[in-house]
Amino acid sequence: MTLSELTGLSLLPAYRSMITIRGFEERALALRRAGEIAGSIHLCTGQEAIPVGALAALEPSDRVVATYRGHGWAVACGVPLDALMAEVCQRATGINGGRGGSAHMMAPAHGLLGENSIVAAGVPIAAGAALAAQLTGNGRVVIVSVGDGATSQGALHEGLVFAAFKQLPLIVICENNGWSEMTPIDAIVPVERLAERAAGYGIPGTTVDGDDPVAVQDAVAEAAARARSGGGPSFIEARCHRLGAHYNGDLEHYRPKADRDAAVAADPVAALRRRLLASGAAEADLLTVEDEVAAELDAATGAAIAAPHPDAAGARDHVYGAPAAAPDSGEQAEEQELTYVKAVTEALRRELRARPEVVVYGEDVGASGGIFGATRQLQEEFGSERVFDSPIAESAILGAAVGAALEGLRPVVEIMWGDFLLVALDQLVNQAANVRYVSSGKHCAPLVVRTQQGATPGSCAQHSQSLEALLAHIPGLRVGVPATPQDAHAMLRAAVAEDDPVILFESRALYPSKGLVGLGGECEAVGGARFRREGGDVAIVSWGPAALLAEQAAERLAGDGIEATVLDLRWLSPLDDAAIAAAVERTGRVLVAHDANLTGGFGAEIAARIGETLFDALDAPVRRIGAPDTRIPPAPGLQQALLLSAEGIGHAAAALVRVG
Ligand SMILES: Cc1ncc(C[n+]2csc(CCOP(=O)(O)OP(=O)(O)O)c2C)c(N)n1
Repeated sequence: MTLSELTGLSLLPAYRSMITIRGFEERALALRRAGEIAGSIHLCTGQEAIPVGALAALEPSDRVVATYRGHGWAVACGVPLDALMAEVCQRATGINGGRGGSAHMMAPAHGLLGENSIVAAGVPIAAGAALAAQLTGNGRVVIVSVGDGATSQGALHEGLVFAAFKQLPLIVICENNGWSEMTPIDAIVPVERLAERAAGYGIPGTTVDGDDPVAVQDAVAEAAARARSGGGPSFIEARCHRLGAHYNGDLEHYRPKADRDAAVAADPVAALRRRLLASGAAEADLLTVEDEVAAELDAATGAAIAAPHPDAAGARDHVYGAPAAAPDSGEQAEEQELTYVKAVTEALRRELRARPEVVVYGEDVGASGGIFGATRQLQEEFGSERVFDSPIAESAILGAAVGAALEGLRPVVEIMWGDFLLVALDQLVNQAANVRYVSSGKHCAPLVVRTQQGATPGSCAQHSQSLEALLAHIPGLRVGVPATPQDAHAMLRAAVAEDDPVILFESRALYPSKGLVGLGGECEAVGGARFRREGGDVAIVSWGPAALLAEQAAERLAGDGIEATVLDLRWLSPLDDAAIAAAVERTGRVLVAHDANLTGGFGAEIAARIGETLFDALDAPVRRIGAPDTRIPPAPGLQQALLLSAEGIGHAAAALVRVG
């Protein structure tokens, strides 16, 4: 039965939910003013009918993705008020132990996959959760709430493109309160109804009265029925009013009085109360409900104020999970000579075979097998549900991986060139990396991003960068840079086993290189450097293609009587500090060699760590060699003048041996 089929007193539960949200927000504002909450809070007063109406149309097992203005969704999802208020107050007893706060909380056990403090970022994530629903057949529908301003964001566009292409069970509900922070939406968007934009994605779009929970419920019920029957995503524009300011500190100096008056006149809570009375509810019954709700909220508020603040001793916990146990594939172990790129394919094949939760997608990854052939024939073997082409939409590729991972899949996605990560970094840095920490270790985002990087003759400045340091800088992400076919295979398998997000920077230049690869048998876990060569005069610390150049340089140095250690770090996160220390202690002289340009490169991190902790073991200052701080030109001659070479590494290492 839908809400709209109910009458009179049956709307009472909706009223109860709406006044719970209203009372929650009023108390949150008072707590903020009283200094019990640090920072900003964004309240949803005036918009209560939307979560209440929407959730009345959904099943308890369905999923919600909200924004920073998401308290109402959390209340409507049934997140216990105590835990919710304590989270808003950043207390230890909060649903996320004070790590999510008002704007970035998550409560998947109650159906709330998460709020999001990045405008529109929830849309690709919700699409990923819907992808998991579609693939596992769990029957869930995912609803994602966004504001009107979010309709200008690329993430929303990409999420809708992705959802429409896969016909995912997704509902995007746009809470159009007329304001994008301090700017009226009509001043920005030249369409009369935001829902008109849905046509561009080939999905149904509808505009409803967001002040009326019944209208919202009916629209969501229709969209949910369509989604559950395989009809794909829908876009609902729920027109509403922002009763308060954008956030607690907003003076609303920009807001015309008439607009504020209109919001007061449209107040959905007052409107529902009048409607209830008009349809026969007794004033006394409403007062009883109001008193009960006030008592519950007062209790939650009192408990939040009395709750302890999180123990500062735990502030560093839950950035990463425990290392995943090395899995044994159960297959006969064998060695084969493979190219680097084929070693990647074989790792994917084995993981797809071993784990039904693995999905592999990216641009051109499915039917054609990828522009470098890394996924060739995997779609034939595993089907187009598990191995598929994605739209050219990196935010959607990565965001959907986050959402799918939250819902139990292990996505392994390809970003065609490392440079293209830059258009979608939000989904790795602000989203994937936060899941474990924000949820105090209760949830994780086990996803793998494969990409390839580096300069090759003819590759332009937008297809040549070595960007590993950018991502190794981010707590919560794991970063690997394989240099050999064996590592390309084993590190990818380790990455898939890992419960934290992993980015693997493969090397395009090395894709054709061949080597023996151990297939089957026990796999290694993420982490661990490898000594490629041992010598006592100087240590060259390196990773990726540069590690192979370092090895060549060391061979030449041996001809000159200089014995070099070559340490291939393989993983920049986790960093094998013990192996670095062993290299320093063995030689007292360290050269760090990397393909990336020097400033802010990961070599700076290694030099700093050695300087801080191993200074006494040094016979000379740590030196670095990499590309100069320039852009990379396609002209081979110009490239050669800039890129690392075995000869250059050899000269630098020999010079270091002569120091002191
Ligand atoms: C990507 C991004 N850009 C800008 C912001 C700053 N910001 C926070 S809320 C907001 C307004 C968004 O308006 P709308 O989508 O209409 O949602 P509402 O705040 O009205 O709920 C902005 C610009 C942000 N958080 N994320």
